[in-house]
Amino acid sequence: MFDKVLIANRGEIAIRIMRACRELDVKSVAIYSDADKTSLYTNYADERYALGNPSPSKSYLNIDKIMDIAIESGGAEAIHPGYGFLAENSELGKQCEKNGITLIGPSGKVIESMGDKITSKKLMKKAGVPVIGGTENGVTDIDEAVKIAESIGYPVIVKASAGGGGIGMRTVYEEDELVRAIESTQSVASTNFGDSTVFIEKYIEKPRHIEFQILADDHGNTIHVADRECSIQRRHQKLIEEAPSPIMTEELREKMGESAIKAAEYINYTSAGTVEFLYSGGEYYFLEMNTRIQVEHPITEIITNIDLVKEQLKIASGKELSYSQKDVKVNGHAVECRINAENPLADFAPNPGKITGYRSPGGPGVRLDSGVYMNYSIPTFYDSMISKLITWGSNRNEAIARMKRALSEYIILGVKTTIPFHKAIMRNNHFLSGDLHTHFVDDYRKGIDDDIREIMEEETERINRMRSTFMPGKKVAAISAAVGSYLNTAKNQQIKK
Ligand code: MV4
Repeated sequence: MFDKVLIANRGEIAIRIMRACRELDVKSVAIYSDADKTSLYTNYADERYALGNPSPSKSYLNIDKIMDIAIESGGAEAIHPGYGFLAENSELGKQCEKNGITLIGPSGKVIESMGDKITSKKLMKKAGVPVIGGTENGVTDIDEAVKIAESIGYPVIVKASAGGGGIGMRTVYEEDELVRAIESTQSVASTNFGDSTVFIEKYIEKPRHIEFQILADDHGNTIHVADRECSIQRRHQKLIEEAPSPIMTEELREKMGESAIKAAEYINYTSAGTVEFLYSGGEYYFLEMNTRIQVEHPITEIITNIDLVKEQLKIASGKELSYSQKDVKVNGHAVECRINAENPLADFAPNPGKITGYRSPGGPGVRLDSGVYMNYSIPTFYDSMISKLITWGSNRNEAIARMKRALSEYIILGVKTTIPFHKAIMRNNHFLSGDLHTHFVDDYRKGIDDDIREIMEEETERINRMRSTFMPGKKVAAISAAVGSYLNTAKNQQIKK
């Protein structure tokens, strides 16, 4: 096992990785920008080194600076990139290789081929994994595109090959819109990714997003660690994930899991990874492969009792997987709510600032992966996720009941958060019935917003009582002050538009 690992990330995921290091008796090195001098994670590490300038490109994306720290001051044998930032950057892999440092993740070649959607789709088709019907290659000729779309049948979707995270994608319902959609997707792709290649496929309306966790070592062992349902999202940011998917059966898991393993084996994948599928009408199709540990990995850990980050460390140090496929058993159900410093009633506008009151939930079946604390100021430079609340239950209903209960215990004052949104979803009948799809939040937005307002009215008195507990010197805010402050930002947001 490694002696020392540098964590090239911040916030809750940095803490998560350091916890795995500590359990394996591996020393951890934190890096932090000027905006993270007071961040919680720096205290979890054995050593910490400053990056200076907080802008992401000058700090957590600055490969040269990070390599320097790993080699010179830190003396780390391996780097864990977490998610986001450099997680799917093949240049970091190349730099690590040059300097004799192990990158905890798959090879640079695999990251590159999965980053290109046309390439990854071709590979998956060859591997025998179901893919969505459409063009094999990039489309350049408009007449040809019209013919192809005709043969696929509308609606179709035009996608950028270099795209991801929902950027560079356009749905086309009739021939008249096709040319414009191709041109605009090409232009968006060129601006965002420096590659204007686009392709066309059949558009699947309101599918579920179901993904499979994969683990693979350097000794030819590849297993799947069950499925996650990630359909509750907004603008390609997941908000709630659960494991297993409410529609999963033993048979379907075996079939989709087999496809996920085939996908990983075909490209000689190593480390932890995720194979994403779209599921609709009893059929499933490969969508993308994520070559990193994901935000939502804890729900898989909770239902399988497998520590995915420790497995990543073991795999990277050349060990064999600790589990074979038959060891992977699904126990109960887990739900994760992403707690973001965002105002759900103001189109999820980021709401950084100081946390002036904090009480975290606990009790049976609750896990909280958090990067914050009382009096912490959430910086403006990075994403707005501050913690992940995960609950376990022996079945879906118990996991949801515990989530409802844990959300009501969770008090964060000073910044607006997505907690009220999650409370609304946890009592939404469509959610409770398990009838989920990727357009869930958009489709039920009005009802959800009304529920958020109602919940906040109901809870204002209790939250204000909490406020007087946290700030005994201060006068208790008037009833409905909390609700008022959320609504005011909502109003300002509307005026800006
Ligand atoms: C699709 C699709 C329907 N049909 N492709 C969105 C992000 C990018 N990774 C691929 N995405 C989609 N591709 C076809 N042929 C619907 C989506 C999609 C989606 C996928 C997963 C999770 C959330 C989503 C939200 C909107 C659209």
